[in-house]
Amino acid sequence: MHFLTVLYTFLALGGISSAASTPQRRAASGLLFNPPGFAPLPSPTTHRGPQPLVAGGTPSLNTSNIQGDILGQASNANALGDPAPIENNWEPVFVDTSSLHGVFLIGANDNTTINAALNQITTALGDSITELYSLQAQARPGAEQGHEHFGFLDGISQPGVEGFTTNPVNGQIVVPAGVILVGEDGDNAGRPAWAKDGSFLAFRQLQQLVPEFNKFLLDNAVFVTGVNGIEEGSELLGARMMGRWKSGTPVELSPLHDNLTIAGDPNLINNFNFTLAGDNSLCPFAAHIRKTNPRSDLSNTAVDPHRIIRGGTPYGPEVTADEAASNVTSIQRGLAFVAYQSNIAQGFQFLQQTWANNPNFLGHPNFPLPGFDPIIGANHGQERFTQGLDPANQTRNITLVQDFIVSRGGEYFFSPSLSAIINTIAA
Ligand code: N7H
Repeated sequence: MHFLTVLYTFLALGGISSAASTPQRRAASGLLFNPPGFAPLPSPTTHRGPQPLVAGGTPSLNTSNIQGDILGQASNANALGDPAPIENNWEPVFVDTSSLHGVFLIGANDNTTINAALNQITTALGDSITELYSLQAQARPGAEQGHEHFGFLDGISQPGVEGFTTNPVNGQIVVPAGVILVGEDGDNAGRPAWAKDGSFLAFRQLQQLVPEFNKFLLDNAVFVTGVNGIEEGSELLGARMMGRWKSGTPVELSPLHDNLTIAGDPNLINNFNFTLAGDNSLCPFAAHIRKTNPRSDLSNTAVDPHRIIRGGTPYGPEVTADEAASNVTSIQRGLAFVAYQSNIAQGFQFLQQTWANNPNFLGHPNFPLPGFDPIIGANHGQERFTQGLDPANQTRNITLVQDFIVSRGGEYFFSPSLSAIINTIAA
C-alpha cells in the first residue's frame, strides 16, 4: 500500500500513566516506544537511546537482556558507517535522545485524516507529551507513486511471515515468524512475555542527493552490445547498482533492458534467484538488492535471520528545475526509512554493517571483490569502491567519491502489539 501522506512525529512523553486508562489512549495503537521490561541500560553514560517509560502504574515486568537492541542509534553511528561527528549531519533530535521517548507513525491517504489522527492523539495525551520533531513524508506524485526519489519502484520484496502470510506471491520467501515478531518461533532472545508479537523498529532519515546521483549515472554510463547511447548506458548502470530497473524488474531476469511485462506481474517481479548465471554477469554481487538479500547465494538458514520488513516513505519535494540544471541538491529530500524485525542487531544493523558496508561481501573465488553496496554502503563519508557494475569489464573499479545517500540520523524503537497496548501498557 502506498500512503499519500505519512507524518512521523517524534515525541517526548511524560506522566504517561495519567492518560493510560482512558479509552482514547487505548486507541493510540501507533505508539512506538522503548518500553518498560527492556530496562537494563548499560550505563547512563553509554546509553544514548530512548529511555524506558517509568511512569507510576507501569507493571513490573521481566527485564531480560536486550542491550544490543536498546543501545541508541547515535552510539551505533560509527559502526553504521556514518561520517563523524554526527552533529554535522544528524538532526539534533537524534543526536541527543535523552528526552526522546517515542514516535507516532501516522499514515493515511490525505492530510485531513492525518491531521485528525494527530489531533486525536494530542487531545488524548494532552500535556503528558511534547512534540520534539516531525517529519512529513508523502508518496511521490503521478506515475512516480510507489517509487522513491531516485526513481526506483520500492517495497517489492518483503519476506512472508510464517503463520501470518497465507498466500505468498511467487518468489516470496516465508521466514519463521520470530524473525520479525518478538517471542515467535525463531526469536530466542528471551524478551518479556508481554512483548510477544511486537517488533523492533529501526528508523533512519536518509537524505538522497538525486541530481548528483543522476549526474553520476550519466558520467559513468556502461555499455555492451545492444545498449546504445548515454541514456541507455546510464539506465543500465543504475539498474546494476540497484539490481532492479526503475520499474522494479530484476536485472537477473532482464539484464540489458527493462521489461514492463515482468514489472506488471506480482508473480514475476520477485520470482528469481541469483543462480541463473552462477555469477555476476546478470546481477552484480554489489547490487543493493543482492547485498541486502543474497537469496540463493547463501542458504536459507544464513539469510532468513537477517530479513526485515520495510515500510519507508519518501519525504521532501520533487527535484526542481534549478536543481536538475545545476546537478546540485538545494532542498532536502529522501527516504524516511522504517524497518521492522525482532532483533535490530540481526536485522537492520547487520544488513548495513556486515553486508552493505563490507567490501568483501559477497565474495566469490572466481570474481573480483564486489566492494561497497553502491546505494546504501557507507564508509564514514569517504570514497567507496565497487566492482562488477560494468558488464563489459568485470574488474573495472567504479569508485563512488561521494555518498548519494546521507544519513540524517535516526533511532530505534519498540512497536508493541495491540494486545500488549490494551492489556499491559494501558491497563
Ligand atoms: Fe533498500 N532505493 O530505492 O534505492 N531498496 N533502499 N535499504 N532494500 C530496495 O526489492 C533504497 C535501505 C533493503 O529482498 C529496493 O522492494 C533507498 C537500507 C532490502 O530483494 C530499492 C534507500 C536497508 C531490500 C531500494 C534504501 C535496505 C531493499 C528494491 C535509502 C537496510 C529488499 C525494491 C534512501 C539496511 C531486497 C524491493 C530483496 C530493496 C532503495 C535503504 C535494505 C529500490 C533509496 C538502509 C532488504
